[in-house]
Amino acid sequence: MPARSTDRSPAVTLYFAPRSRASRALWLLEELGIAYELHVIDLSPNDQKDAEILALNPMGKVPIVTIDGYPIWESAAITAHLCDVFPEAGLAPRLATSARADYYRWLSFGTAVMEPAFMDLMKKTEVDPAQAGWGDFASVKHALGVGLARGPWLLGDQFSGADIITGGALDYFTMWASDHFADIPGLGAYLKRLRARPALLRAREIDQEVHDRLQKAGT
Ligand SMILES: N[C@@H](CCC(=O)N[C@@H](CS)C(=O)NCC(=O)O)C(=O)O
Repeated sequence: MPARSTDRSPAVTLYFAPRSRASRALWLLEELGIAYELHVIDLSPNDQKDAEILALNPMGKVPIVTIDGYPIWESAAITAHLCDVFPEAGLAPRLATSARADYYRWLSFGTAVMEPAFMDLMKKTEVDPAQAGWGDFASVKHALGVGLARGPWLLGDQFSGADIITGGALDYFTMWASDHFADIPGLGAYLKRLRARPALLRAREIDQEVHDRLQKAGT
């Protein structure tokens, strides 16, 4: 059932699968501190390809967030939009500032550059770095090192939605492939800061609970 809208705040629903990219959207909602509803999708029987879900996201993927019933998909777009709808959380810099430009860059970088470059590395896919929009993993690591040099967050002092997108992917990748990231200066300290955030810890607990529930239902 969709979340109820009140006069003061829009109804937000996250279409969510545990241990997936939807975990970042869950973390975001916890950082925003807003009321939301979770619509759990089990990826193993491919529930994400049901007509009801394809009507929200023609890619049949999670995360999807609906705001008063209107669907948004693609993690970076969800993050950018929600941070603007709920500005009181302070997760996006002011419009038309250089911080906002940096924020857009790191939001794009996480999903459009870092993820595909890491996927190439994992799958041992050979691409011409000059033609692939994401270059190669060595350049990605170099760019991350430059970005993290400011600290404590990607935008400097302001923690933002960009840390959830790019930092969230780094958190996930380094949980099972940390060796590939070991030589990025500042990364260890950055991850430690991210992993100490109460909202991330709450999101992890919810993720685990839903994962366990789905596992139990499947046995
Ligand atoms: N670019 C999308 C990727 C979303 C995505 O690939 N989600 C995966 C889970 S990690 C999914 O739903 N896979 C199921 C499928 O494609 O059938 C985003 O960042 O939101």
